[in-house]
Amino acid sequence: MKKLQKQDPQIYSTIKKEIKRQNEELELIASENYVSPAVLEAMGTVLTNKYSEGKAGHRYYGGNQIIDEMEFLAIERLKKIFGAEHANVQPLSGSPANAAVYMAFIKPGDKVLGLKLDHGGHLSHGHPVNFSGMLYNFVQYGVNEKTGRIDMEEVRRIAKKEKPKMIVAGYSAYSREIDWKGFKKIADEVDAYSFADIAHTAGLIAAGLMENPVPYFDVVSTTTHKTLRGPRGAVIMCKEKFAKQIDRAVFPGMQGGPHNHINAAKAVAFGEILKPSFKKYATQVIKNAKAMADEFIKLGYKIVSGGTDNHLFILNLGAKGIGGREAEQILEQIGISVSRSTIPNDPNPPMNPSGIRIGTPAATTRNMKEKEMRKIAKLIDEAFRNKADKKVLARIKKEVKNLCLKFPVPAK
Ligand code: DSN
Repeated sequence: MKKLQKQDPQIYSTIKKEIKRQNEELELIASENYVSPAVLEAMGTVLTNKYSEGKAGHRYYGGNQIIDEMEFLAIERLKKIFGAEHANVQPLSGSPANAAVYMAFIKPGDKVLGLKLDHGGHLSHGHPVNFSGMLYNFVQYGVNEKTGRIDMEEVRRIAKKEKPKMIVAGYSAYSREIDWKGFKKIADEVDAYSFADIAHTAGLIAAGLMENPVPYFDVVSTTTHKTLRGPRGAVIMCKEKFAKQIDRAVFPGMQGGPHNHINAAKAVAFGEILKPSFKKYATQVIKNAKAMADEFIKLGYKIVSGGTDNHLFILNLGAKGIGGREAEQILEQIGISVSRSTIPNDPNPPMNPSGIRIGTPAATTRNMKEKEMRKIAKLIDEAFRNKADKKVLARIKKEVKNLCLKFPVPAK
């Protein structure tokens, strides 16, 4: 970054500080990860200079032959990973991808069935403060109060009563396997479109470790920067019969020119996913989440649904007398990032909910394993128990830093 350092020392210095933070601190935010040096390199290329409105092979600007070659590669790799009939790799991020999906299939005012946000859903699945909740008439299902899991009979009952045009499955804070076939069956019974947002678990699905909705569902979206370990962005996959309406919704419906440097980086990440080493990584992500959840249970903590099948879990801190926001702030003091999270039917508001969400994709990219996960759970517990003791927190912070330095993040 010599040129950047010389030309813009202020921005250079913020980047250097963030590099140091990422190296010395522990990332347990379930939606974050560290990309490989190759993905990072592809992002910082001159492909950013090119306008390419339209699809690969059908552009509204000249000079796109090479960009076409890159985009076709990204599409082919993505289709191969998930067995998709059609793929669009241009969505800029998760919410714009979901906006394009709604635009492609339904009209403003149409009814859609999605999971409640405080039960693990996503803002773009119909929350009133989001475009989805403003434009479309969302009705919502929740998880079962006792099991913390989605109850398919309850989904069926609501679907039959409400007759939505579309059913959305796939969540941001749900730690269990999803019955995609069951959802598709219900969607068929009420003549609704089936839409899966697999942003969180896409990498685990890609590795063949969780069920894949792509063969069943009408349309599937995912971000590319979470368990897929690619650049920030998103993609949409669908049945061939919906290809035209999805492509038109992405452009010109939602977006202008695609971000070609990012799409090249998506292709690089897809290439990595197609290698056997990715399955090994994804297998360890799940093992790590299970080990850490198990350690928290041993330490007397409650976990929503009692455990995890994927890369994340929600710690319910209600009984510990610590709010989600407070927990986030205590952990920041010891160099650990997590995100506060609601628990199902949370009595507290989203700004200070009753839980935190913990995820293992990033720590696993650093090569941490079950032993480190159990140690981290113990350090978190110690920090919570000594939240007012600055000396103890400072000592734990040092331990976290030493652990992180033993497991470096991928670097150029
Ligand atoms: N903000 C993401 C997450 O943290 O889950 C979802 O978009």
